[in-house]
Order: sequence, then structure tokens, then C-alpha cells
Amino acid sequence: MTEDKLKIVVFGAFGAGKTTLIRTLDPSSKHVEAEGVGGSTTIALDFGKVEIDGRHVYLFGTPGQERFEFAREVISRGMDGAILLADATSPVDDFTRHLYDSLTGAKIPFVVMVNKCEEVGAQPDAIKKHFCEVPVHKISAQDHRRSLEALCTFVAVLPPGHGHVHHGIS
Ligand SMILES: Nc1nc2c(ncn2[C@@H]2O[C@H](COP(=O)(O)OP(=O)(O)O)[C@@H](O)[C@H]2O)c(=O)[nH]1
Ligand SMILES: [Mg+2]
Repeated sequence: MTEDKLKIVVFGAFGAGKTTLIRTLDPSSKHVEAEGVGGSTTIALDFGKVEIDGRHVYLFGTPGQERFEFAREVISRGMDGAILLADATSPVDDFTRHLYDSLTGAKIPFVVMVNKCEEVGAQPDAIKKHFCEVPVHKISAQDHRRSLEALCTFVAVLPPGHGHVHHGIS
């Protein structure tokens, strides 16, 4: 098989809009939530697929709380690219900063998408200033056109995915 498969993982703090973005890009995406014993902790994952220029793009949404570091590590293994979502309606938090530093250090191709830009009072330019080393796209995850445009721009610069080279089992 010479199909080009890309694994892209969406990172971001709780509430940044990861689930919304993946659902907008793929309305039939899957959202899974699991509750811990006693209902104290909830872990949420998203999975969606989009085809862009004949390339199969698989989108994975990671848990957006710090304590789920292990789950993020497992989900992000073998990723071809990453999207970091930041919220334009609130200041950049330490966790988002931590994700940014980790992704920069990991040498994974990634972009920042500043979300909720259509909100009254959103300050996308102030947020953008925190992320100088990578491309930043201003989006609204509720807006299909803007979200897809940003994803397409990112995907266009990605080399063929690992799935192309290392075949998994199916
Ligand atoms: N105004 C606005 N709200 C958004 C946007 N994207 C997500 N939200 C809202 O932000 C909240 C958190 O979104 P969600 O996708 O669940 O975030 P997640 O925790 O990162 O998965 C929800 O109430 C969404 O409706 C957006 O582009 N604009
Ligand atoms: Mg979510």
C-alpha cells in the first residue's frame, strides 16, 4: 500500500476547543469519555479522519489536564505532526506553555492554532506573541472553513507520514 497516512495530534488545555475542532473537521468523529471510580476523574479522547489532497489525515485529541501525561505520551507516539490549541479569550496558562516547550523540544512539526477568535473580547494577537518559533493560525473551531484552511496549510508542509514507511498491523 502506498497510501499516505498522517497522524496528527491535537494538544491544548481543557476547554481550548480540541473536541470542537476535531468534530468540525470530521462531523462523524468519535468522542470517548471514561470516568474514574467514584466519578472523580474523567479522561476524554477524540478521533477523527479527514482527507486532504489524497492524503489520509488521522486526528487524535489528547486529554487536556496535566495529570494525564502518560495518556498524552501514548497517544502522541509516532505522530507526524501536532496542533497546539490556545484559547484567545484567556491568557496563556502554564500548561499550554509546557505543551509548547515540549513540542518545540521534541522537534515535531507543529503549529499553534489560536481558537475562539470570533469571540467578543478575544485577543488573538496578544496570544500569538507567546509563540514565536512556529506558524500561528487564528481560527474559530466552530467555523469549518477557517479550521480546514489552517489544517490544509499545515498538512501541505508535512512529509509523507510514518505509516507510509513502517506498516502497522491491521
Ligand atoms: N466561542 C467559541 N467557543 C468555542 C470554540 N471552540 C470551542 N468552543 C467552546 O469552548 C468549550 C470547550 O470546547 P471543547 O471542544 O470541549 O474543548 P476541549 O476541552 O479542548 O476538548 C465548549 O463550550 C465549546 O463550545 C470557538 O471557536 N468559539
Ligand atoms: Mg475535549
